[in-house]
Amino acid sequence: MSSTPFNPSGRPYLERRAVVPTLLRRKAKGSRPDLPDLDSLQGDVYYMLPKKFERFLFFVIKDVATFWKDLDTYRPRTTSSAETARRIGMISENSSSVAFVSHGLAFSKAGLRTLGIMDDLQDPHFDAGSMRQEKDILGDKSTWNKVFDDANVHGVFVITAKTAIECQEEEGTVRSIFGASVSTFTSLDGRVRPGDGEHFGWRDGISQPAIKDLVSKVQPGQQIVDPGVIVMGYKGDAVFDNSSRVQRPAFTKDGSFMVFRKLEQDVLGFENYIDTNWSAIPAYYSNSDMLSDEERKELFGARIVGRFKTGAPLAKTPYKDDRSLLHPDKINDFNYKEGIDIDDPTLPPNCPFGAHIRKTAPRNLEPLVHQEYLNASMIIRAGIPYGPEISEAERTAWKPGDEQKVERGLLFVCYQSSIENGFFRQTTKFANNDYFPITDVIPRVHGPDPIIGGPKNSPNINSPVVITGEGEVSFKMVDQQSNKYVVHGFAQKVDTSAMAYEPQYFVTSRGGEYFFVPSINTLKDWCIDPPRKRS
Ligand code: N7H
Repeated sequence: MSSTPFNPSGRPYLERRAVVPTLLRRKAKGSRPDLPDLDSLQGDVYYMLPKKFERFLFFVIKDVATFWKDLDTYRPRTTSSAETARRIGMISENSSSVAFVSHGLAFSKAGLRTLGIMDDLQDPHFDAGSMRQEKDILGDKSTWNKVFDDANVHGVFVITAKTAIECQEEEGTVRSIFGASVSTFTSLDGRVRPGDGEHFGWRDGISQPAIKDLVSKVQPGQQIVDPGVIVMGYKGDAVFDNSSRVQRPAFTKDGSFMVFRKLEQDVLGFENYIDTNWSAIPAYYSNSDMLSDEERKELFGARIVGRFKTGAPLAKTPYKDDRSLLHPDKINDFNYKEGIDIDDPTLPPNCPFGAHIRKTAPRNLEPLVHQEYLNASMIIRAGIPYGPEISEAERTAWKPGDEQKVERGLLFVCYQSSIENGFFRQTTKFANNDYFPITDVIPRVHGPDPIIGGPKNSPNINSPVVITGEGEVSFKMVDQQSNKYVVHGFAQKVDTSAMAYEPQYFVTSRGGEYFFVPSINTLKDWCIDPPRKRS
């Protein structure tokens, strides 16, 4: 299967960005208290640092008093959103000659505790201590990398640059600044692939939520969210909006949560799966219109993701790739009402309900689900691929069923003010929930997300289940610890016409962590008056 058949690099830099910063700086600082302070908000959180290479440097603190001093030395390197917007503007004017090194910094719960910051940040996942505790519920069934499995990472430096050497040099600088206060550094490297796609060959980073007044233009169809969905302390932040709740500590304002996941992709397995199963796509899509074998293969893959590799959305073009849809004014201009035939709603929708982008962001489920609920689930995705390209030798040596010998995948990063509403909801309540998106008052099974979902744990049913037909059912089950459960559900006959192929999974989590991304003002306050002294 050929990869990266598109060339987004041929488009101007700003056209390839889903978030284009407003180029008009606010006149007076503080004149818009309803919007994040761009001089204080770290640059990756919403505008996403410009990058060709990225190094994540995970660290463990050994000497807290020295750490605060070292942090004070390092602090001016952290790149603000205002500076990021300026750099993006300069790159767009002269992409070949402008090179920037940018920095970000975030702390895990273990890191904050080590630094004497004991406050709850009012997020059940971050406050619980570590992503490691949620391995099972996130559906991770494989071995995690030791750095995450130990659940002892205190923080991460995020370094982005135009070259790998610059990232390496910056790591050297960080190590020399924190040499006396940090005991362990572990680095993970990502790089933008030739052609800009992720390893399965799809263009990524097309759909991101728009925060009005922080972007120069809201793209047609782009989901608009309140600033607080991504940045703490503003309208849209579920804690800030609910005055009857215990509020977050003041230092969280202009902060965000960063979720990091190392997601290994079995690219050759995925390609082989498509090569083996594409004939499930019929050759004719109308009485007279026919697809070539190559187009059927492309469509099979597109129905897994919800977009063709180029980015063209299935919701708009359900059979063939259409490059006229790649313009920024069109690429996001859909909401899944497209293609549903109101005279015959039993006809399949343009984009399968189970496609990755429809599972994670169903855009519109009115009247069954409030739009505010879906908007509150939005995240900024700022990940980057890792691992080498597939060599000819690797491709030739590979046989179906082989384990991948060279590791590659996605260093997934996302930002949100609530892990519960953002990453966690998208993973457990959307992607891994067979019934999501809800499309009817009667539950309909759409299966797990074919990209980030996975098979269910096999149930141990200890009483005979008698089903007489479609309708409500309840049965008893026990888990491996002999706890008893009653499961209530709705039995539906399996539509065998839809079972032409068995789903398989090609993304494996190798671990990750939840981090708090403090504002630049907070970093400064902490350095001037370290929290331990205050208590
Ligand atoms: Fe996904 N992929 O290449 O198949 N993702 N994703 N993702 N993802 C998207 O529309 C991919 C992952 C979302 O608003 C595209 O920008 C891969 C996680 C969301 O319409 C492609 C991996 C989570 C969207 C991929 C992976 C999400 C989205 C289309 C892991 C959340 C936007 C490009 C290896 C927990 C949907 C685009 C919208 C889009 C892929 C991971 C969420 C091509 C390979 C872990 C919200």
